[in-house]
Amino acid sequence: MTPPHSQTYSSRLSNHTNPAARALLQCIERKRSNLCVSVDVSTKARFLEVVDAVGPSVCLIKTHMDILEDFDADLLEQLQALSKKHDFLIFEDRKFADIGNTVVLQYSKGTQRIASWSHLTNAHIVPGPGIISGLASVGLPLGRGLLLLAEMSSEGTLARGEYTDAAVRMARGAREFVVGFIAQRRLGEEGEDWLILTPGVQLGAAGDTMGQQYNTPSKVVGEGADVIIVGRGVYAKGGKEEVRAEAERYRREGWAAYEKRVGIHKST
Ligand code: 5BU
Repeated sequence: MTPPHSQTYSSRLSNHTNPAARALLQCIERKRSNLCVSVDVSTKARFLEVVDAVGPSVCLIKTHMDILEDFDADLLEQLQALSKKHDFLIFEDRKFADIGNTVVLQYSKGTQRIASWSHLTNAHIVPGPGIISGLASVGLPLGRGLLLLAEMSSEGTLARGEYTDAAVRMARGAREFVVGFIAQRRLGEEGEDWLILTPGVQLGAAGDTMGQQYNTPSKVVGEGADVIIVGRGVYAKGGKEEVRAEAERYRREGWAAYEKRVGIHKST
């Protein structure tokens, strides 16, 4: 098989059986967008404003629902309505990190009932494979997918080397549910197709004051990112129109880098 690195999104569809992974690949191709915007704001009004503004330009919206001060069931309903209106998937960046029994409860219950609305979520591998089987027992029947944290973007991260290799080995044991990794580059062996979602992306900044490290869309896509995750680079600038324009700029950058990677010599 041609390595996924140089395959188009649509041709990679046949490598995936998980419904969330397939829906994401189809959405990316349909919208010509490999952009995920991370909406890390603390009020419902601003959250919905940003999501509505970036919606047309993204394949995926990433959330940290525990940041919202006025979280309620209506917010989830409105988010799901925007997901239909603008055609994007939802990824709750929950970073589960507990024993199987506990993550089952955290994923399916509580005030957020994450599994009921989030197509993708993610988990640390620290607890061992029980965390995956726990989450799969909730997520698989709902057609959800899981990403493992194989690498992080922050300075001094311990998720590297042998730890990253262990994440890939753990993913192989749960191929139906684990669809890929949060990582800074392509992972896996030839013949394997994992979705690589990459945070720590911004144009024109090297990092923040708390250890975040940024790379450009073209750098990370060139190294294997299938989806670029951009937060403050998109929404920090201000009003709805600026946010919309920034999202579109990142969409174009991410897509051009993808076309270059797979050898398509045209751009949007
Ligand atoms: P930023 O504003 O583009 O820096 O936001 C990045 C987002 O991605 C933020 O929600 C982080 O929690 C998330 N993130 C990250 O920055 N780096 C990582 O390695 C992982 C998640 Br995993």
